[in-house]
Amino acid sequence: MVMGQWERFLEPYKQAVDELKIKLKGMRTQYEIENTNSPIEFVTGRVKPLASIYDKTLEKGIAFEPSSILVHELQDIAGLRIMCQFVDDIETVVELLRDRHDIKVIEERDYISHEKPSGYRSYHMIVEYPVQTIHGKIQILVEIQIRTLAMNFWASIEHSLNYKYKGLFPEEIKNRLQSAAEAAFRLDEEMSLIRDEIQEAQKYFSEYKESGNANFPANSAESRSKRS
Ligand code: 0O2
Ligand code: 0O2
Repeated sequence: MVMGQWERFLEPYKQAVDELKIKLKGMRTQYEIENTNSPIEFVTGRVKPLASIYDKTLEKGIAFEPSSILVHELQDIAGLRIMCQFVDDIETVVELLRDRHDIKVIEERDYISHEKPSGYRSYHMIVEYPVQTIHGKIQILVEIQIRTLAMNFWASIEHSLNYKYKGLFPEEIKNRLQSAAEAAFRLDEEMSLIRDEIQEAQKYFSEYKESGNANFPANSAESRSKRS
């Protein structure tokens, strides 16, 4: 009975995540078709598991039941994550999202210019997204996290360690994580410096894959001899 109630409550969140995942992946496909480097590397999404919703209600001291208080307090029940290759891509993605007519931006949090004390970096947007149900339209809050691959690597690792240590890291681990966050930051900076070179190579590589190889210039005898 209680489970059914949660199932009904979470269904539109699932719908929002599924629909947005398709739409955001579609943006990447459009760049591919236009043979332009995509600011979106890949997209993931999830509905917050019930166990995590439960933990959050305990943390926030609110009742563990579907309610408007819960909707207001937990704005990441529906979560999308957009991964980018370069830091500059994040701003491009943020602008693409601000310009969309199917979502309404409610809030933005810039943990890139203002990283968290943990070392966490990411750009967060809370958006409102309409889901059409059999009983009419409802507005669903969705959290979209936009980050580079390096930021994502750090956050995934820190998240697992956080789970293990319940936020109380031994000093040694805390220091290591802080210096890993700095290393991830430097990696992003280094990659940005050779961005043009990387993107040219990636464009060339995808043309090569599409060509079916046979007559692609890179496979000609002339270019083979140049490379050897
Ligand atoms: P594709 O063709 O690779 O885009 P779903 O089963 O649909 O609910 P989904 O999207 O399959 O969920 O899984 P999830 O966990 O939300 O997202 C994982 C997606 O991210 C997968 O793509 C992975 O291939 C992609 N991914 C993970 N790490 C990387 C990475 O480092 N680089 C790139 N380019 N992609 C990565 P899909 O959606 O399965 O299909
Ligand atoms: P999960 O397991 O990813 O869902 P609050 O919701 O009150 O805890 P706030 O300030 O409202 O926090 O939201 P915030 O901090 O803008 O964003 C919360 C989400 O950002 C987290 O969700 C994480 O996904 C991510 N995040 C924020 N800080 C960190 C951090 O230091 N390390 C890592 N790895 N992720 C972070 P949840 O619900 O905490 O967790």
